[in-house]
Amino acid sequence: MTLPNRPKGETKTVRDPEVEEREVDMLIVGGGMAACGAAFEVRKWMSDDQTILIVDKAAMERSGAVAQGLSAINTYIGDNTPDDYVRMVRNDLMGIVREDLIFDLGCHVDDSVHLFEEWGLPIWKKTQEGKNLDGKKGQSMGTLKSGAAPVRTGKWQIMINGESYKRIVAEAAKLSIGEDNILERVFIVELLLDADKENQIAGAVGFSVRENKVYIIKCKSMLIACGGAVNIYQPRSVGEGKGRAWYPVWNSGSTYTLGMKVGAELSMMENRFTPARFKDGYGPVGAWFLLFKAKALNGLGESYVESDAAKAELEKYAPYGTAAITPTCLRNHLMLFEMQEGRGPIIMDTVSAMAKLGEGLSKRELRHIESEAWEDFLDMTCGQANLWCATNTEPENKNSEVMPTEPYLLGSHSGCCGFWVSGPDYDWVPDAYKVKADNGKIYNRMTTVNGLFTAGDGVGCSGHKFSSGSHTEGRLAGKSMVRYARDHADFTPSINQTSQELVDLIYRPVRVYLDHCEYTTADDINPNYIKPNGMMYRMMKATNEYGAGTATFYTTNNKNLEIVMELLHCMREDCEKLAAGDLHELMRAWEIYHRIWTVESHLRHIQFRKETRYPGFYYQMDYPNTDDENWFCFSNSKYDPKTGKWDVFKKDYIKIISD
Ligand code: SFD
Ligand code: AMP
Repeated sequence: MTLPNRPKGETKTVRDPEVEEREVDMLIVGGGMAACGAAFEVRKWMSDDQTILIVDKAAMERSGAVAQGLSAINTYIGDNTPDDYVRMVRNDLMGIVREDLIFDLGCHVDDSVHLFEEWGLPIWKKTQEGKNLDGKKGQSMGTLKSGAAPVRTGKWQIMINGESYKRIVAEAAKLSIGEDNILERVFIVELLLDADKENQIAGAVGFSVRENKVYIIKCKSMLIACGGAVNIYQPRSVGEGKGRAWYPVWNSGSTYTLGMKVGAELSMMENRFTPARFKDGYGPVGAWFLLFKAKALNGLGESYVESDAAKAELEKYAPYGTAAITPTCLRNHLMLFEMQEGRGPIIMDTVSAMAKLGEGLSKRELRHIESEAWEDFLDMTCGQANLWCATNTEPENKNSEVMPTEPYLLGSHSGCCGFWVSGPDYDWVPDAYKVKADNGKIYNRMTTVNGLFTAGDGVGCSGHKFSSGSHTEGRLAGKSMVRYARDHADFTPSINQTSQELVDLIYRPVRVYLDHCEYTTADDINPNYIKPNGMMYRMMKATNEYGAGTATFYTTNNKNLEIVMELLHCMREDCEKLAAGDLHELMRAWEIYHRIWTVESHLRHIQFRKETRYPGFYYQMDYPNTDDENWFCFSNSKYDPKTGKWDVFKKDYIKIISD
C-alpha cells in the first residue's frame, strides 16, 4: 500500500468517527513474522467458503521487528536435531521451558527458511573450499533445500543479505490472502468475548490511524501476534535518540494486554530480555561474537569471561552456568559483575578480530570483510552504522563499547514471556500441556480462551524462535485456527457491547481532549487531562526506579515492587484522562495503556517468583539466588475480566527431552 498524499502534520480527530463493521471466520491481529506465516498457512487450509482478515497497525512491508531487515536467521536446524534445539533453548533459559512447543517448532522451522529463499531472500553459502559467498554469488550455489551449505555463524544461526527480508515475507503473505483481506494502519485496542458462550473469543475493536474510523470485527477464531513490548522501561537513549531502541519501538505490549484482558492465561511474564548491545546504537552482538570471533574486554583490556572470578560466578549457576555455551542472561551477569567491581566499561574488541580475520587475505578480500562488518548493521540496525560514521569509528581501527540495554518483554528472541498455549496433539505431549477446547479437541497454540491463538512473541515458555521460528509458529497456529473455525462453523459470534459503546470507549481520549483543550494555551499542559507523552514519562520513571530498570542496575525487592505496583495501579486509573488531539496521539494513548497493563503483569510475576531465575536480566534482591527446590516450575497468571481480579499460581515443569 502506498502512502496517501497527505498534507503535512497529523490528521485531527473528530468527536464522532465513522464505524465499519465486519465479520470473518478467521482474524489475524498483527502483520509481523508470525502473522505473515499464519496468513500464508491459513490460505493453504481454508475452504472457499471461509473468510480471513489480517489487521496491522502499520504497513506490512515494513512492520514489526524485521522492519529494518536482519542480517542473520538465528534458527535454522540443518544438520542439527530438534532434540538438540530443545537442549539449547532449555539451557539458555535456565531450565524452565515448554519442550513440546520447542520440539514442535524445531521440526518445522527449516521449511519456513526454505520458503524465504524460494521467495527471493539471499542466503549466504559456503563453498567446498570453505569460502563464504553472499548475495548473487551465494544464490548461484543453489538453494539450501537442494543441498547447498549455509554460512553458519553459530550452531543455529545462518547469514543472509536481509535488508528486504520483511518485504519478501510480507509479499508472500499478501499474495496468499489477497489485498482485499488486509487492513493496514488499523490499531486494535480491545478483544471482545462472546455474549452467549463462556470464554469464547468473538471479535476485536480498533481504529484507523489515517482516518477517523472505528472498526468492529467479529470472528470465529483469532490469532494475536502483535510482537513484544518495547519502551516499557526508560531507555538508555534520551532526547532525540529516544525513538531508537533495540526491539521495534512500535510494539507496545498489545499482544499481552489484548489477551490478558479477555482472561487468557499468561506464563513466565517475569522473564525479560535485557540484551547486551553496541552502546547507544543498539547494534546486535551475535555476528561479532560468532562470525567475526571478537572478544569482549573489560576496561582493563582483559578478556574477563576467561577470568577465575567469572568462572566462580558461573559455577554458582551450574549446570547452566557451566554449560559449553553460557546462557544469555549469565553473559550479561558477567558484564554487570565487571562493571560493578569497577572494571568497566565493556569493550568489543573489533580491532583484533578484524586483524585476525585479515591474516593472509588479499586487499580485496579484506575490503569485503570490512564491508560485511558494516552490512551487518546496515541490514538490520542502520542507526548503529550512522553512529559509527558520526563518531569516526572504523571497526578495524577503533573498538566499540557494549552495554546491557533497558529490558524488553518478548517470547521469540532470548526471552520466554507470553501466553500459556496448547502444545500439539501428539501422544508424547503431557496432558497438562494440552489446552482442551469447548468441544474437547486440542488445537495447537490455542490460548486458554476458546478460539484465541497466538504465536511468535505471544507464546510463552519457549524462546529462541527468532524471525524464522516466529514465522513457523504463525503457520502452526494458522493451521489450527482454520480447523477451529471449521469445527465451529455453526457458531455465530455475538458481542455484548453496542457499536456506540465501543466507539465511546475507543474515542474516549479524543472526547477528553475536545472537551477540555480550550482551557489552557499550552496544548499538553491542562489540569483536566494528560497527554500520552506525559503518561509515558510517568510510567518509565516508575518502572526504571522501582521495577529493576537500568537506574538500579536491574535490581528490585519486595518493597520497591509494592511501590511500583501501586503507582501502576494509579496510572491505569488515570488513563481515563488520556487526551488525544490527532490520530497519531490516539494511537499513542492506546499504546501507553497497553504498555502499563503489560509491565504490571511483568512485575506481578516478579513479585510472585521468590527467587532470581535470570541473573543478568533482573535481580530480586530479597531472593538473589536461583531456588530449584521451590521454584523449578512455571509461574502463570490469569486476569478475570468479570471480577477484575488477578490470580498468580505455579504450574509444573515436565521434562520431555533427556539431557
Ligand atoms: O540480531 C499491531 N530478531 C532476530 N531474528 C532473527 O532470526 N535473526 C536476527 O538477527 C534477530 N535479531 C534481531 C531481531 C529483531 C530486531 C528488532 C533486531 C535484531 C534489531 C527477532 C525477530 O525479528 C523476532 O523474533 C520476530 O520478528 C518476532 O515475530 P512476531 O510476529 O512475534 O512480532 P513482529 O514481527 O514484531 O510483528 C508484530 C506485528 O504486530 C503489529 N502490531 N497490529 C495491530 N494492532 C496492534 N495493537 C498492534 N501492535 C503491534 C506490528 O505492526 C507488527 O506487524 S538479533 O538481535 O539477534
Ligand atoms: P544477538 O545478536 O545478541 O541477538 O545474538 C544473535 C544470536 O547469536 C542469538 O542466537 C544468540 O543466542 C547468539 N549469541 C550472541 N552472542 C553469543 C555468544 N557470546 N555466545 C554464543 N551465542 C551468542
